[in-house]
Amino acid sequence: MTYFNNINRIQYEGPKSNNPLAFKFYNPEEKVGGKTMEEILRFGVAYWHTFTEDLSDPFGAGTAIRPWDKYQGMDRAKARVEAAFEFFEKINAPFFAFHDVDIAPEGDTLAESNKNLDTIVAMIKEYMKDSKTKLLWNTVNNFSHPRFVHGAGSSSNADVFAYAAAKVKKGLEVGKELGAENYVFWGGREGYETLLNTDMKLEMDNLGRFFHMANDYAKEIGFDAQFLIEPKPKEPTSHQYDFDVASGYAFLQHYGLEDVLKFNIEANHATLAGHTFEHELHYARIHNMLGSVDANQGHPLLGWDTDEFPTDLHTTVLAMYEILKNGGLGRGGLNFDAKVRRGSFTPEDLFHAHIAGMDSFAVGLKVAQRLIDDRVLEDVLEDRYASFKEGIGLDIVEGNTDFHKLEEHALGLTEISNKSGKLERIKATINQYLLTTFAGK
Ligand code: XUL
Ligand code: CO
Repeated sequence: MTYFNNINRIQYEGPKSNNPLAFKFYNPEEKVGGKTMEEILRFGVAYWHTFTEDLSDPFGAGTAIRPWDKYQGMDRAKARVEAAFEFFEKINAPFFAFHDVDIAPEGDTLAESNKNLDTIVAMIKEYMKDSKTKLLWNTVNNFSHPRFVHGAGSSSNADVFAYAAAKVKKGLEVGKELGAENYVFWGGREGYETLLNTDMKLEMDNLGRFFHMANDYAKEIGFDAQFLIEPKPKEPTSHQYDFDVASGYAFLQHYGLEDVLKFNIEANHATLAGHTFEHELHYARIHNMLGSVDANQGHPLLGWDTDEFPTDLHTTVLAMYEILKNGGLGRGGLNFDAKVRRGSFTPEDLFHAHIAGMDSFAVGLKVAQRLIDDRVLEDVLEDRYASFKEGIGLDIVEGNTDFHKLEEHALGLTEISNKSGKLERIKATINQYLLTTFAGK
């Protein structure tokens, strides 16, 4: 059975194409800085937003027209797999990602849920044999079911902790079976609502234990995926334990997990934390902790996780700049943890949305590579921090000074002259690169 009958495989047609079902900027085979766009960008399709999401919101029912949703239960789960692999092929996606409950319905018991999973995982494995699309990461949903009302690995209820562990155990087995490159932990309910009833120390200690046990089990079964933690400051809990990269890194270091997990950084989670996307990428990069990316964007006027497809080019340029400076994403990728708007309910909108996201990151990649080739930001930094290359500045960075010598230096200064930060000039230069990279193409 096929589901996207009037849509052919999306091809690159270039910036002048009028065909809405074509890539204008994402040209998978084109080399940028020695590697193909496909190799660098490593795009992933999120199963939950693309095949499971019905586009309901707190004020209204789902609007999504999804031909595969005419079935129920396991039949629907199987139809979704068929639709997914047709979509992957037509959008030319190298990767996909899922939660356990996205691919198979939960049963009445854990054993029944696992049985449903086994059936669908076997089917996915068969489809993967004839497909180039690989599993970027899998995860388990330890936040939607009412049992996780007080958390999973940080629950106040030890039975729930055990149940959550059993689900992750199965998730690791599934990841191994399907050859996942990464395994993601997003702790939807790993946080708290109020300190009035919360033992924060016990909850955080338990979460630390949870990750160690997950790592032990992955080693035991020989599942060598990169482990990723996905920070988010709030929503659904008021205070998430992994607020942002900085607090997540402190958590990992405190519990001796900094060599076990890296970060899966999501743009909209960054902005919810009061950071820019590039801040989070940069923070992870300079600590060698950048693992993978959930590529989306928030709405500038709304204060929650709107998970929009990324279309803001200034942001994709700065994100790709960080990723290139990181030497790429390694085993990670750019997973579109993004959903079409409630008003974009046709199956065709799923293609338009992914084309928009893929083209936006392709633009970001090409512009960022040019910025790096021309040392635009490198020269800015070199000039701005030049005082640390000689004299007292060099002594500071080489550890050859102390407060006595610094005071002596300060007393000898007759005037201090600062240089301009030139922010407007830098922003204008980035605009110039954005506008000229595709000029005449
Ligand atoms: C939620 C979120 C999740 C994770 C996977 O905000 O980003 O979809 O990416 O659980
Ligand atoms: Co995410």
